[in-house]
Amino acid sequence: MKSAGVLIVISLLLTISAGCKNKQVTQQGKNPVLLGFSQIGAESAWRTYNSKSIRKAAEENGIQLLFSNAEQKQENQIKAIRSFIVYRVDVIAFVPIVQDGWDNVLREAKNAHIPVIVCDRKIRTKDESLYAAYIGTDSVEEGRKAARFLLQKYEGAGGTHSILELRGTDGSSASDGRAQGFREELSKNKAFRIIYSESGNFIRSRGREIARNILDANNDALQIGGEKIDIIFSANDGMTLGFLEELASRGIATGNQESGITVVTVDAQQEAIDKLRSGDINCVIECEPDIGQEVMDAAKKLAAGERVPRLLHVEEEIFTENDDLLRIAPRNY
Ligand code: GZL
Repeated sequence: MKSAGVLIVISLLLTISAGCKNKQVTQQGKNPVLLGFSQIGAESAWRTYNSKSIRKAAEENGIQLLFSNAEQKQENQIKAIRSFIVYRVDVIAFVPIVQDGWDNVLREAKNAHIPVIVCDRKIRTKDESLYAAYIGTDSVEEGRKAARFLLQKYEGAGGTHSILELRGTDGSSASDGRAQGFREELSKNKAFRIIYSESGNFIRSRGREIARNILDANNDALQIGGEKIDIIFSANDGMTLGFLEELASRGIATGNQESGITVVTVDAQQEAIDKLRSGDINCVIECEPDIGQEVMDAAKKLAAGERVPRLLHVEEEIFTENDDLLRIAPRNY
């Protein structure tokens, strides 16, 4: 709505102007780097911690942060980036909620000579000059890791294995990448079949709603069209935890041998690790939300006119039922 859009720009400019009044000079007598950051929203515990990491690193690095929450709307991200350009920030960083639709606004940033850092999720563009760096996770590899766990777990097992997939936000590199890597790797064994796939948008309540709809339609049985689900592959812990909550409310167990339902999930928030330890989940693929310091390092270099690596994939692990689960350090979220 126009009025909402105007409100967003005004509120952002008010935030910026407040920041402007407080624009301190650093100890070295220089103006601090002014970073405009457009965040998707707060759709998951992962995202909330990702935002915390950005804010904490900006403070620790003496960077003045203009932080905008897009509330899950790409148009709000585009408005925020335009506001950063108007305000002439030194650097722009953003998490693209989806891969497409960024060329025009990034060209405006380029024409304003403001370098751009793409964070956490990737964009699709033919013009690689529109951004200076990508810092974040390799979602395709995360999907491959999930598939490799299943290929190993079911090696030598007869019959076929039916998979229910919970996708995240369609069109996002995080969800599309995981789905792509998962399918690529899993195709090595034709016994695996994805018989149902639905997007829960990375939201916990949507994961629970999808489970409720399936169970209601199948007399409390986890099956699709009369076919039993053997494996749940979910693009984030939030949806997984919501889905498992609904199963548990109807007395349906997962993870252990007797249940016959294997669960593989991505992120590695503490609650998912706890369920790995309790045997309700079989495999957790780590996705690192704590990229604040890497973003600030790049922002400082770009503001100083230095070059930075165009691609930085952060280190990520995999935790499975076969590991010494006590070795997993406490998670930060
Ligand atoms: C992944 C990130 C995803 C997480 C979700 O890089 O973009 O978004 O996996 C989050 O939990 O909502």
